[in-house]
Amino acid sequence: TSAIKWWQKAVVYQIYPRSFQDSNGDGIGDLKGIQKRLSYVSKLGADVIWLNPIYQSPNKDNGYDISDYQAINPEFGTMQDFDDLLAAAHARDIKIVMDLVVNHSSDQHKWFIESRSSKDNDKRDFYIWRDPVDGHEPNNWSSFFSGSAWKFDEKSGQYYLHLFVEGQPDLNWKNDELRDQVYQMMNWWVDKGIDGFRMDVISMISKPDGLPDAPLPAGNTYANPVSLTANGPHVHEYLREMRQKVLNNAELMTVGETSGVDIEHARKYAGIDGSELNMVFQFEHMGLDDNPNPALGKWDNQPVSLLKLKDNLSKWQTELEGNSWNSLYWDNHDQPRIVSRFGNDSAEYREVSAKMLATLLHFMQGTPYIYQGEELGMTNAYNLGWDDFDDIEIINGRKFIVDKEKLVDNDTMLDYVHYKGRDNARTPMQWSTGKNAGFTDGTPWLKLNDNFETINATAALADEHSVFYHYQKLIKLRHELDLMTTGHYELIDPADDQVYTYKRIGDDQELLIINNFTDQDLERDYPVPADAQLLISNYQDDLGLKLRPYEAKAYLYQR
Ligand code: ISL
Ligand code: CA
Repeated sequence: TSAIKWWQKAVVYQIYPRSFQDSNGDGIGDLKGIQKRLSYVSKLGADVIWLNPIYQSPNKDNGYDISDYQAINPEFGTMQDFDDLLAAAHARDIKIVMDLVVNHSSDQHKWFIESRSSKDNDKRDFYIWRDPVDGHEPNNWSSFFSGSAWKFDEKSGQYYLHLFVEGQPDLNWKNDELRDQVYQMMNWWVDKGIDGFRMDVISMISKPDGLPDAPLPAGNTYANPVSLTANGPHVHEYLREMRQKVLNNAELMTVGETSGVDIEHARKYAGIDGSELNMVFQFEHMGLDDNPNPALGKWDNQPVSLLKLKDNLSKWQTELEGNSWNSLYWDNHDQPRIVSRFGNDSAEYREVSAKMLATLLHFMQGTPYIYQGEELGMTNAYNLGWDDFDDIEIINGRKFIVDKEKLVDNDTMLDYVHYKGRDNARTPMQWSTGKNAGFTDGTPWLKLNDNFETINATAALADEHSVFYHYQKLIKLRHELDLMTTGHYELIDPADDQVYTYKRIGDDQELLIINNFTDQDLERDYPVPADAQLLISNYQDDLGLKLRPYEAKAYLYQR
C-alpha cells in the first residue's frame, strides 16, 4: 500500500464567514471574528478550515457571485485581516483552503462589464453569448435557481448563459485567455501561502458542443440541464491543465464540488495518479430525499430511506477504493442540518442521533468535512418565516413554484423550506446563551435559530458527553488509527432497514461500526469477539448487541 497523504488523514472544518462570528457589531461575521475563534477549531482538533467565499461580491448569491477575485469583501475585513488570519491559523497548525468560484463570475466583474459592452469587445468571448432562436432563449435549460438559464441583453440583442442567478454569468472555458487569467489569479493566492482550493461546481466548466436542449419532463417549462452541463467534453483536460499551471506549484489540498458527478468521472477528477484533483464532493446521497416530481426538484419533506442511503454510500466507498478518494459530508452551507434531516431533532434524541450520524460517517474512507455547528448538533431553523429568509434559492423557488407554476401552496412550500432550505444551515453560529448567542452585538444579518439557549458551544464545552466531544474523539481516532483511513469497506446485512453496520478491514485488525438509525430498541447478532475493544459509543455503558435508540458504536479487534 502506498503512503498515506496528509489530506487523507485530515479532517476539515467548514466556516461560513457571514454566520460564524461578528467582531465589529455590524451583524455580519468577519475575518477578525474567525481569528478570535481559532482556539475553538483547535480544540475540536480539525486540521484544515475551508472558508466559503470572502471576495468582493454584490452578494446576489452570498459571495458566490465574485466581482473581484483578488479583493476581500469589506464586510469581511481587509486583505491585512486575511493575511493575519492565515498566519494565526498556520501558527496553530491549521491550514486554510479557499473557495474558488470560476464556473461563473458576478455580472459586476470587470470582465463581464467589458464583455457586455459590445459584440466586438475583446472580452466578449469570456462569457457564453448566443443569438435568440425564433425570438426565444437559445435552449430550454433552467437555472439551478429557477426560471430560464438565459438572460436577454437588450443592448446587443443576444442572450448570456447563467446556470445560477442572473448575476452569475457563466465563464467560457473554451477561451484560452480566460483560462490563463484564472490560473494567474489562482497562483496569486498560492503565492500568498494558502493551502488549497474547494472548487465550486467545477464539474460544469465545460459546456456541451452546440448547447443542445435537455430532456423536458412533461408539463415543465424549462429542463434541468445537469445531465448535459456536468462532466462536459473538456472538463478533465482543463483540470489537467490547471494541475500543470497552478496546482503542482505547491503542496495543496484540492476538492472539486462536482454536481452531477458519477463514479466514472469521480475516478478521473480524484484519481490517485494525481493528474487532476485530490477528491470530490459527490451529491447522490443528498438527492435521495428529493421530490419525485422533477419540477419540484429538491423541495420535499419526506425522510430518506435507510436502504437507499446504505446502497449509495456503499457504492461510493467500494467503487473509489484503491483508485481515487472520497470526501465525506452530511452538511454544508447548501444543505439543511443533518440531525433534522437524517436524524431526530426532538429534545429526547437530538444529541444521540447527531452522534450516531457522526459515527456512521467518520469511520468511512475519505476526508471528513464538518460544517460549523454540526459539531453542536445544531438543527433546522423552524422559527424562520417568509419574511426572514435571505437565500435566493428559497426566494426564487417560492416565486416560481408557488406563484408562477402553482405546483404547491405557500404552506406546503414553507414546510419544504423548513426541511430542505439552505438558510437552515446559514443561521448564525450559536456560541452562548448571551445576546444573539454571542454571534454579534448588533442585528444579525439572518435571524438566529431560537433554540440557542439550549444548543450552544458554551454548553457543549461544559458537558463531557456533548456532541462536540464526540466529534473531537472521532477526529482524534482518525489521526491515531490508520485503519480508519486505509481499511477495506464491507457493508453488513445490506437488507437491514433499521441498522447501518459496516466493517473496515485491515491486514490484522478490523473495525465493526454499528449504527441504529431508528428510535427503537433493537437486537442484532453480529459476531463480535469477546476481547473486542469499544472505541467510541454514544451511550455511557455497553449492552453488547442490544441496541438502544440511535445507538452507535465502533469496536476494534484482531482478525
Ligand atoms: O444548493 C444546491 C441545492 O440546494 C445545489 O444545487 C448547489 O447550487 C450546487 O451544489 C452548487 O453549489 C455551489 O454553487 C452555487 C452556490 O449557490 C452554492 O452555495 C455553492 O456551494 C453557485 O455558485
Ligand atoms: Ca462584522
